Amino acid sequence: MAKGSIVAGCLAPHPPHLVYAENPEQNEPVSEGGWEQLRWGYERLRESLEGVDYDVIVILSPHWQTYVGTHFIGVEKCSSKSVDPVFPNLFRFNYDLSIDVELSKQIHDQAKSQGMSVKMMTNPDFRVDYGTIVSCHMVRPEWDKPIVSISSNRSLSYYSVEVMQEMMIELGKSTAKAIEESGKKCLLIASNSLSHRHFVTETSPPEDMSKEHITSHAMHLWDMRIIELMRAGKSQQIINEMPEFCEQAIAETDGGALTWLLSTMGVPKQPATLHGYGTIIGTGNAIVEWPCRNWSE
Ligand code: 2X7
Ligand code: FE2
Repeated sequence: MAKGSIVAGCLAPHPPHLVYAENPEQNEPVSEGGWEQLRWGYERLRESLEGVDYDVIVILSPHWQTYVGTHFIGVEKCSSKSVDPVFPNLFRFNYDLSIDVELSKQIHDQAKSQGMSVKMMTNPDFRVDYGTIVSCHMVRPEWDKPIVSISSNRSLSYYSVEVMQEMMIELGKSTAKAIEESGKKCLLIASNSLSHRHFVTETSPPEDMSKEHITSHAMHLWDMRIIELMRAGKSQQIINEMPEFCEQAIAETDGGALTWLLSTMGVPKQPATLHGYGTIIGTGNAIVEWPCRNWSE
């Protein structure tokens, strides 16, 4: 069997505003658009992936928070309505998706063999988190690929951001090994915003773009710094600076998704492609692709 591979790694943020602005048939609320810079960024990412052959999407979302170990969805079919707890006015999405339980279990088993605390989630009524749904929808709105859904094990709550990131590096190594052994071609997604300080009131309508901007200059500077490091291929430096970024920019990378992504790709030195950047209720969001399929061994 040929070795499995990663066709691309993506940073794909999940504010529900993006799906709301797209008006897909699965979402109940109706909008007049908004957040176009980011939605055009997703369009560019989709164009870049057009014609790329892959079997499965592997995604880690900070909105599936588990406190004892990393969990993996272990049921083949998930279908229900996902309602954003903070923005039910924007996101009430009917989803119907497939899970690659075989690959989920392979990553689970590999992480377990390395001493990590892991669990297969087998509750058939489990509600998939909106982070996973939004990022998957924006990257692949056809919903024609199975996914592997990985939780964010919040060890930062018991220990520290540093411990959380160390564990995500380990999880990334196990993910990479399991993918290689699976023989499958995988698209990786880290589902998170960058700086994450947001406004506490909503405009009317929510898609009024005359009110949308970053919450502070400090948040802007942090976002630009991290994006430049990505574009320069300085993944190790991103990992090194992650604790300060999480603390000072209240970054949503605290959920471990970006560190896991970089680790799974082997902490690449190759430059990433920025497809778009924009703010959503003041948070910073970048759509970034590491086109691993183009890198030679
Ligand atoms: O989950 C989110 C987020 N990360 C950023 C902005 C707005 C809403 O939801
Ligand atoms: Fe979020």
